[in-house]
Amino acid sequence: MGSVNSRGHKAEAQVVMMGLDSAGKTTLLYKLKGHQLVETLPTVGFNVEPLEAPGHVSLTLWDVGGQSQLRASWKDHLEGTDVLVYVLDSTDSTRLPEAVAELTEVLDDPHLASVPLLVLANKQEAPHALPLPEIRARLGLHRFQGLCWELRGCSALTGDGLPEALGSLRRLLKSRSHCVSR
Ligand SMILES: Nc1nc2c(ncn2[C@@H]2O[C@H](COP(=O)(O)OP(=O)(O)OP(=O)(O)O)[C@@H](O)[C@H]2O)c(=O)[nH]1
Ligand SMILES: [Mg+2]
Repeated sequence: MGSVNSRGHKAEAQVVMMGLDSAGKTTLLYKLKGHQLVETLPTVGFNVEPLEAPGHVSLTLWDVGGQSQLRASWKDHLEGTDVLVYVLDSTDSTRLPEAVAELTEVLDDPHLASVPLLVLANKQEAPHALPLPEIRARLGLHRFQGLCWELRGCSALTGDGLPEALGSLRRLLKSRSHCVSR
């Protein structure tokens, strides 16, 4: 903590955001940074930004491109991760199984053995968004019972749910020394 990590960044906590293409990771990143909403392009590679979150929490946020051909390189971003944020598109019911399968695969990585997980069900403001209880059921994360994880709804478009998501991040970061290995 607070030292220079393998990525050469000095930061309190490394937060890595992953999820399928178009889930809204880049929109989230810049909304959290307080930027004006801009049209995003699919991320090729990654974006990285520092963020001073409430409660004097210094984060480095990594936003990793989610297109299918880029997912093989997700594992290259996992070393030194303090919290994994997995972003779902709540309006994309069809691709939810694919999103869950990719999450399950990423969670198998040994670098994430005792790393807490925050699942963000994004685009909740959309009229046809799946409600949180349904997403919770379809995630099947009861498999990870006893592990450190939370599910939150949010909208990167309106900003709804983002303060609560940052609260969850802070809580998960605090608890991570007690997280059980998967
Ligand atoms: N309705 C709605 N649309 C959103 C929201 N967040 C992002 N979007 C839209 O979803 C599309 C994809 O957003 P991105 O932020 O580029 O998605 P991404 O997850 O970074 O995608 P990749 O970089 O390809 O992995 C854009 O058209 C965004 O405007 C949201 O909360 N609500
Ligand atoms: Mg992106």
